[in-house]
Amino acid sequence: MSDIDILELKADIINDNDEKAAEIRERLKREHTFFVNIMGSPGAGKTTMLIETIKSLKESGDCKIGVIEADVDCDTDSRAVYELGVEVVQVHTGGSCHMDASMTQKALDRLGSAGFDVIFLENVGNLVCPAEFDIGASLSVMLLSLPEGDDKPLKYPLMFTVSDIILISKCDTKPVFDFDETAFRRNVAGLKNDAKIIPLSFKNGENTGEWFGLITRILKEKGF
Ligand SMILES: Nc1nc2c(ncn2[C@@H]2O[C@H](COP(=O)(O)OP(=O)(O)OP(=O)(O)O)[C@@H](O)[C@H]2O)c(=O)[nH]1
Ligand SMILES: [Mg+2]
Ligand SMILES: [Zn+2]
Repeated sequence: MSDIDILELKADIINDNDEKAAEIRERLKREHTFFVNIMGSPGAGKTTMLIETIKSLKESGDCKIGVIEADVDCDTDSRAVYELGVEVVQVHTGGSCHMDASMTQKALDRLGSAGFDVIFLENVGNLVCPAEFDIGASLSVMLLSLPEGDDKPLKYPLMFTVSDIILISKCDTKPVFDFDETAFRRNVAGLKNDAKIIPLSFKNGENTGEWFGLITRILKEKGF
């Protein structure tokens, strides 16, 4: 069987993607638009976090916000965000379980990125491939909901390696789950990632101020 040709495409796909992602990052930098990639499992609380964050940003100043919602199908998340009065584009990935840079480019073109201070992209709910595909974001934020367990950095290491900020969501459920925050922090540190980790709950508001303060500071530092 040694005469069979094997074409390894994955490295090419990732290299092409990285080039496109770098172009997106450059373009958004020129346009003074800060681009945030939100990742996490299905149901981790990404849309809930996004809605509360947009409300908080709107309260704290005049900031033009755009949103890209990426789902395999349906538009429930984009409708919920649209009600806040921000511009939103819904991407239907047609079965793909992650966004890549060329899909992101198309969504940004549709949104017309010039003029936005910040654009949030809610990635497809998935702990695996969204972490593999750079989409040109300036900041990667991931949510690990407490019920998912403190061992997830061991099982999905790339996601917990590429994230700049990790929100442990649904902390109000702590009494009914065996989640060891110290072990979780140790597991992330073991990946040589010194990401900021914030445990919080959008149900009872616990610690959400720390996240709102952090994202507001980051945006201000970028000049918004
Ligand atoms: N108890 C509790 N529930 C929460 C919290 N945040 C979100 N939820 C609930 O979790 C469920 C999923 O939340 P979503 O915000 O839709 O999660 P998502 O990550 O956007 O989900 P997908 O877009 O489907 O991947 C909803 O029923 C939310 O009300 C929280 O902090 N505590
Ligand atoms: Mg959602
Ligand atoms: Zn995928």
